[in-house]
Amino acid sequence: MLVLLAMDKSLYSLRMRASRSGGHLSGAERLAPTCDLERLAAAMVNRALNHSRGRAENIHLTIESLDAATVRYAQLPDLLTFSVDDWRQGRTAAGKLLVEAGVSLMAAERAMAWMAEGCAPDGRSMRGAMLIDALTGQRLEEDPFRGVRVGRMDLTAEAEESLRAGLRRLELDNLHVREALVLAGKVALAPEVMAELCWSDDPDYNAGYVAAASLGYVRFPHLKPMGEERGGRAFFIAPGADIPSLLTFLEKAPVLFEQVGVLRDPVPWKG
Ligand code: WAQ
Ligand code: MG
Repeated sequence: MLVLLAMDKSLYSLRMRASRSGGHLSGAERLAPTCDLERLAAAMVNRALNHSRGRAENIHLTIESLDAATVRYAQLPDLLTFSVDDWRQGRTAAGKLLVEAGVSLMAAERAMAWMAEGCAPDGRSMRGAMLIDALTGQRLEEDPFRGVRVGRMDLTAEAEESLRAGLRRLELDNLHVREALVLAGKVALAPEVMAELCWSDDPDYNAGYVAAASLGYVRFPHLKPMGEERGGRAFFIAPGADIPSLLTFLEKAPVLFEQVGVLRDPVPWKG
């Protein structure tokens, strides 16, 4: 019996998305062995019912088994914080970093304008991310209400422990940072994505980041005004990239982070 249990390498993907008044409220993605499923599912339901933007009306929980042999193991990106005075300075800095990663200034500015106005056509936040041509700034995602949801990524228990210890030292050990690092880490593994820009849709969380394989995960404590509910994500796509294969990777390919990158002390942004 013990031998059989030890050989149970089944792995599941858990996905939660919750909505309220017809709009996206909250979502979460985990990978877990059988023995953790109940606990993680309960935590996801609890989270949907206790969100800062209100109580969920609809909660969708999806649990799917995966072939553990298909899991790719990887290292989380290095993390750096640039201290900025306010969200305006933060956005200027984020634009400069995106240009450094090869995104055109026009594409970067269009992404920020969409995120400020609400990325979905009704002016609300999207459930997923925008795909934006890194050169022309054109929107490439098929469904502009939904966007592209990255899934099937997580970190191992050992990596989580080590990440939390490192983040605690920087006073950054919160769920926003941990989940964003894991998501950005998976996105940065896609060669079609030149860079990512994100700020939260939670009114009480105004930090955001620019991430790229070449830059790591670069945070800004302010990318939007406090109290603002509109947020989002933009993935800047290399011109001519094969979108269907990118979507298969982002949505379906399981990635587990087993190593943590370097976590740096904040430095002031100098124009
Ligand atoms: N795949 C694609 N897009 C997503 C996903 C996903 N799995 N989850 C969320 N989004 C999009 C969606 O449009 C949300 O409206 C938007 O991102 C923001 O999601 O270093 O909390 O979960 O201090 O509100 C970043 C800074 C925090 C953390 C990001 O995002 C830090 C955050 P939220
Ligand atoms: Mg949110």
